[in-house]
Amino acid sequence: MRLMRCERTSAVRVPERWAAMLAALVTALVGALLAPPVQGAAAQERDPDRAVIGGYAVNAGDHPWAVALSSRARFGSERSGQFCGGAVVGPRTAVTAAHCLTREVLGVDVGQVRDLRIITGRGDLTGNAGKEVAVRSVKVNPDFDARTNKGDVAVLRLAESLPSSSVVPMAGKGDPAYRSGTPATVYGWGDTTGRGNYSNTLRAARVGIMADSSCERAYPGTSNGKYDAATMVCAGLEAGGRDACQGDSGGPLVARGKLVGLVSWGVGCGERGRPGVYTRISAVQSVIGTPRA
Ligand code: 4AZ
Repeated sequence: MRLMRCERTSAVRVPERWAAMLAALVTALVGALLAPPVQGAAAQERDPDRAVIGGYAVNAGDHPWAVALSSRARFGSERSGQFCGGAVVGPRTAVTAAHCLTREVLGVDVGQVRDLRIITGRGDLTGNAGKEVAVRSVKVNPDFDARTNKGDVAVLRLAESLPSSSVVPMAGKGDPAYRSGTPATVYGWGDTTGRGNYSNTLRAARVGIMADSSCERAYPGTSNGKYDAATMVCAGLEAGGRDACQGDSGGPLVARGKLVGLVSWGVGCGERGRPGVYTRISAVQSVIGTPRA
């Protein structure tokens, strides 16, 4: 998280992003010239550059609870002001990562951001499909610890109600969705390469919930951050290649149709032995409360 933090600011450095996009384009063109044509999911799985990391495009209308967190005033209008992800957990309630709302990310205190919105149903951020809903109030978890990253959740009260079809249920404590080996999907508009290539369209990557023992081995806290099984859940693939990345923070990790995590931190993106770490939803349910209309 601390490592990524220094990178995360690149989400707002536009010239750098264009440079990275250009580099990716050149890489893709050269790759296309040199490599024989490969098709389908198998090719996509071998090539993390083509995909969130290792992902695939999804229809935002099918996942209306996967929302973009936006402020054009802070991040520009090019990609609808997107800077983080979020999940709709009640008609008037969305959740995101607390670290998305820090001064470090926003450049100002969250209370100074007058145009904070969530965007639902807009797969392509350069378009205007779906719906933008203003955030009426923000509750950053008072127990969020930016040093350890424990309790990385904030609750957004929306100015308008969304239909119940836009709400994803949360997995409570003891839910089988948290069991290691459970297939899970992470959604976002973040970096698809680890080199600052932010996606204009919503993507998803299929990962697996990992055993706490594996997460602890990956992040023992000696140098790169410490995994805390009580408040975090980690997910990925043994071989790496599929993961959340910068710009996906706050977005949903869904297993068995329920929200189990929010993109929180990790070292790098999609690296073998470096799974993504998520806020464990069951651990922050008292902060979120029982969302209602
Ligand atoms: C980030 O910078 C970030 N690979 C979020 C998640 C991951 C890496 C970076 C997980 O917001």
